[in-house]
Amino acid sequence: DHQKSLILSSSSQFPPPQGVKLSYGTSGFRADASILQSTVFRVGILAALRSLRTQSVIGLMITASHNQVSDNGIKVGDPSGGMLTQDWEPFADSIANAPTPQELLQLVEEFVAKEGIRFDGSRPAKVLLGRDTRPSGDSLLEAAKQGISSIVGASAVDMGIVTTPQLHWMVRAKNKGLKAAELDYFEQLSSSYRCLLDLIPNGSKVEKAENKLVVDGANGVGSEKLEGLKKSLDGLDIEIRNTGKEGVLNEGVGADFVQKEKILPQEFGPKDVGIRCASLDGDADRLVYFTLPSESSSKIDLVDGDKILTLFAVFIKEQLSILTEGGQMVEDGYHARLGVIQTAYANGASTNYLRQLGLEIALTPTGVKYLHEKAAEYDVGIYFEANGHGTILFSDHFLSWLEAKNNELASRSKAILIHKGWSICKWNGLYQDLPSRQLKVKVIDRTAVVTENAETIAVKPPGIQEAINAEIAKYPCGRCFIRPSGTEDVVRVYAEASTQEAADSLANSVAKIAD
Ligand code: 16G
Ligand code: ZN
Repeated sequence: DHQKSLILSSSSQFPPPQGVKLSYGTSGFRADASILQSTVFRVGILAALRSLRTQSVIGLMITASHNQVSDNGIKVGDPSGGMLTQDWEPFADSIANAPTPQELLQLVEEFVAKEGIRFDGSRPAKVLLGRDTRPSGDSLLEAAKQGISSIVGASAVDMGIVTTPQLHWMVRAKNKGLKAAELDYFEQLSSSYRCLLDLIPNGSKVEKAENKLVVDGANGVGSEKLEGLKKSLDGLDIEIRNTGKEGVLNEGVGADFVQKEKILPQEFGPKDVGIRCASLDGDADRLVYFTLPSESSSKIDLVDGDKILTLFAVFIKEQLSILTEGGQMVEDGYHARLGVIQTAYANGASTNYLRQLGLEIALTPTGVKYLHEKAAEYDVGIYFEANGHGTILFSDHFLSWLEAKNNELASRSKAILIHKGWSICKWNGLYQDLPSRQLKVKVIDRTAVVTENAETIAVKPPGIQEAINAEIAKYPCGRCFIRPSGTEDVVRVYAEASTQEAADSLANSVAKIAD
C-alpha cells in the first residue's frame, strides 16, 4: 500500500554507511557528521512512530553536545519533556543498522504490530525539530524531515537553532497545551527568577560585585540564547563571551573543557580574578561555574555539578524543614521525600557532605536518562552529574500539596524561602573536593568491560576488579573505577585520593590494568 511504498522509496535515498555499526548510546546516536544522513532519516521515522504511539508531540534534537564541531548526533525527546523511553532504544539500534530499504520496512512493520501503532489518521504524528549551531545541522535536519514525512500524515515543525533544554521544554509545553514559543521559554525563566529575587528576605543583600556573571558560551547556541534571555532578565549583570563569532565550537572553551582541564577557557584572563564565571557546553545542557583565584596562573577553582547539586540540596532541605516544622504542617501526615541522585563521578567529598546532612543519596550509571528516571521516584528529586548536567524534579503530588500549604501559610508565615545571600567563595567552601584524575584508554573492544552497581564495580573481564582493588588499597582515601564510554570507543578511568599526585598515580596504574 501507500505507506509501504513511501518508506521504500524515501529510504532508498538514504543508504546506510558501509562497515559501521551505530548504537543509540547514552544520549542518542553520535558520530562524524558525514556518516549520519541515513541514521537521522531513520530516527525521523522512529520519532513519527513514537508520536503516533503516544498520541503526543515528540522532539528530535540534532546535536553532538560537547564533542568536536565535525561530529553531530541525534536524540529523541518524549512527550513529558524527558528522553526517549529506554524500551525503544533497541528498535532505534536495529533500524539504524538495517542494510536495505526492504529490511528497514520489515523491522518497522514488525515494530508497529508489536506496539499496536495505528495509522487511522485520527491524530497524525507531529515532531518538533531542533538543532545546535553545527554547520552539518542544516542538511541533517532535511534528512530528519524526510524521515518524518515518510510516515503518512506526519508533520515536522522546525524550531530552528535551539538549546537541548529548550527543545525538551517546548515538547513538554506543547503536550500540556501551553504556549511553547522561544519567547514563552524566556518569559518563564525570567519570571521565575524575578519571583526568587522577590522572596529574598531584606537584609541579605548581594554585593554588587557578586551580581556580575561572565558566561563562556562554548562558541555555540547557548551564547545566542542567553543574549535573548538577558533582555527579559533584570537583577543580574551578565556578560557573554565565546559567542561563536570567532572561536570554534567547544575548542578550548565550554563546560566540558573547563571541568576536565580545570583551567580558564579562551577569552578569559587575569582581569577576571574573583568574578563569578560560568561555562555552557555546545547544546547548553551543561553548566559549571568557576572563579580565578589568582592573576598569576590560569588554574581555576571549579564549582562543578556536584556543588550545584549540593547548593540546591541544602536550600531545599531547609525550605522543606521550615514547611514541616511547627505542628500544623506535620498534622496532615505528609512527608515529602527528598532524594539526591549522583553517579560514580561525583566527588567523594560531595557525597560525604550530603550524607552528613542526612540526605537520601542514590547512585545511577552515567547519563541523564538514568539520573532523570531515578529522580522522578521522589517528591523532590535533585540530580546532577559532576560535568554539569542536571535539574530538579517535583512530583505533581508534591506541587499540589505545596499549593495548598501556600494558601494556608500566606497569611501568617514569613519564614518560607529564606535566601542565603552567599558569595561564590562561600558556596565553593561548603566542602573541599578530593583531588581526582580522569583518563581514557583506547581499547579494541570496550564492551569487554562490564560494570555493575552504578558502574562502581567491573565484573568483566574476570579478575580485573580484584586488580583494581589491590591498587586502591595502596592509597589513603583512594577510590577508583573503570567503565566503557557510552559515546566513544574508549574505557574511562576515574580516580580519587588524598593528594593530586596520589590520584594521578592511582589513575595511571589502573589505566595500565585496563589496557
Ligand atoms: C553523554 C551524556 C552525559 C554523560 C556523557 C558520558 C546526556 C544528555 N549526556 O554526553 O550525561 O555524562 O555522555 O560520556 O545524557 P561517556 O559515556 O563517553 O563517558
Ligand atoms: Zn550537552
